Amino acid sequence: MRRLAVIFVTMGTALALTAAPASAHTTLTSASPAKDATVKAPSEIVLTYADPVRLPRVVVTDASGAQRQAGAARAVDNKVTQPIHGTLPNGEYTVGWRVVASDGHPVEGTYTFTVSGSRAAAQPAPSAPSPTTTTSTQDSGDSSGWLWIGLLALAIAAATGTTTWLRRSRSKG
Ligand SMILES: [Cu+2]
Repeated sequence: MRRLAVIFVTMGTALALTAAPASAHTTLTSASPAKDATVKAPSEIVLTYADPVRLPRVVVTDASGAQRQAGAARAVDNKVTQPIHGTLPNGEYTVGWRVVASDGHPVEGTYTFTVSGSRAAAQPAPSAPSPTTTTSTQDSGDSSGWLWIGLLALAIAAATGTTTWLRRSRSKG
């Protein structure tokens, strides 16, 4: 009976020890701008975690769904810094983040903050993607045009070749 009790205690301790590292994913301890805060247009997002993190990815989205972060996020020890593109206009922004904790587990989350008193014009998003799309469409149109010209040339060459071959075989026969 006493032996059984010792076995149970040992098993319990072993379980507790193996369970401990699994719950050691890191957590976001503070953020700047803070969650639900109303601030002046920030130049960067700074996320602080309970433990060192790596491979950070931060996306700052405005109300229209346009992304406002500039470049990649950087992680130094337990701090992640994400620069912001230009001056954010007034409005609500969502910060989506993902990091890999020191135990190898990915951790992610989102929170929102509000920009007020910004001098930036209240335009929803940079309209850069539209001209790029138009250009790439034209490019593919041009290349398919060249493809057709190439195919036509091949068809003409084949037809000419066949005619020549037919003439030759006729003159032989
Ligand atoms: Cu973990």
